[in-house]
Amino acid sequence: MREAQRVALITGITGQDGSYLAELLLAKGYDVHGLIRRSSVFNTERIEHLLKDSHDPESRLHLHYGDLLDSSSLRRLMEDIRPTEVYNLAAQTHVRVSFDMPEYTAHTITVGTTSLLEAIHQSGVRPRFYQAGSSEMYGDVLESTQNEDTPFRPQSPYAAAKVGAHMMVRVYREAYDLFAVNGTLFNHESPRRSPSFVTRKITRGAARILAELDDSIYLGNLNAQRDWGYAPEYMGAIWAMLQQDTPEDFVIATGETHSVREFLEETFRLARLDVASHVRFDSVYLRPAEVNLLRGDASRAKARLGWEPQTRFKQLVRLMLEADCREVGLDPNSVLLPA
Ligand code: NAP
Ligand code: F7E
Repeated sequence: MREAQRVALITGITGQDGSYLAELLLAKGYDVHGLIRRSSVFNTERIEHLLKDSHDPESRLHLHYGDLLDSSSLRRLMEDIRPTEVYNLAAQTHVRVSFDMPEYTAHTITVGTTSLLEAIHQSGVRPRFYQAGSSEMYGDVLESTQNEDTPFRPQSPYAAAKVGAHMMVRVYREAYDLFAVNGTLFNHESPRRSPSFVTRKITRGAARILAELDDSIYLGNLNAQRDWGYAPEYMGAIWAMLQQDTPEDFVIATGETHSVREFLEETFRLARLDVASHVRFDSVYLRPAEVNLLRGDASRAKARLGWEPQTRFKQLVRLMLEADCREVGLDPNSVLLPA
């Protein structure tokens, strides 16, 4: 007997994670529906390679205009698509920007997630639901390693809004017996990361200096420490969370922490560049409150999902830098230190 068709709805499909998740679900045979926002420029660059046969009636990737701030579009989509799984990845994701736009950030993240949960509840469709939580929720940490039991002490409007969404997921799970899970993911990066985040800003900046397109990179606080993993691997973990027998929240992380300075120095070492000659400080990148140290403990994910990170810090730096070299027309084998 043929297995019932699995249908996924991804909000935030045009982002870094959404693009990798769409690839993963299509490869598993899902019909994939993505919520996209109307934009004055094309915003589908990261999923362009998946869209090339979108006019083909056999295409399993479908895009729909909507917005987390437009609850009517969410209700309509739920009824039209009747998804078996919903992945809520859409958000105003920039921590620094959340201090400039706190209300918009809270609307998108906390209210938007609530609207999506309510659309699911009212439609009577009972998909499994994933909420994209963040290690930023731990904030001003009291313990050097954070797991599912670590208290949240958010330090930014972004983090506080994510805590609100996290709690709302728990409420809907308990009140309506919905299969809804929170993933608390630590920083995860890739060549598809927006250059407004520090890792990609550094690797892209170094490649552009090598190609003589730029001379300097301007950065803020180099002392903050983060647990950086490789984004495509993290999408495998969130899919696995929705395949469990019972809904449970998970931390996904590498268990290693490194400072921004270490990321910078490793990038420049590989690129044979001198940090002092090309890196400048600009206070515009400082935050009114900073999260100094994050390091995740993903033991529950290892035990229950069989998930473990594969790509380690130095491999991550190299793969991002190599991709950025190719982006500016340089052969990484000629310009970077050999592996
Ligand atoms: P990203 O690259 O910034 O993508 C964000 C996505 O959300 C984009 O598709 C964006 O659409 C969409 N979006 C923003 N506001 C929206 C709205 N009001 N309605 C509908 N869509 C909206 O983020 P990411 O790195 O892929 O992260 C995915 C999710 O994981 C986010 O919720 C983020 O907070 C969370 N997270 C990320 C990390 C990480 O390290 N990457 C770690 C923990 C948690 P446009 O393309 O139109 O802007
Ligand atoms: O900052 C410092 C900055 O913006 C990392 C998002 O995906 O991960 C991300 O949030 C650190 C901070 O990421 C610059 O002060 C120095 O300490 O790359 P970031 P983030 O704030 O950790 C979490 C898990 C999410 O959930 C978020 O959505 O780097 N830093 N100089 C800088 N940061 C930026 N962006 N730009 C700089 O020039």
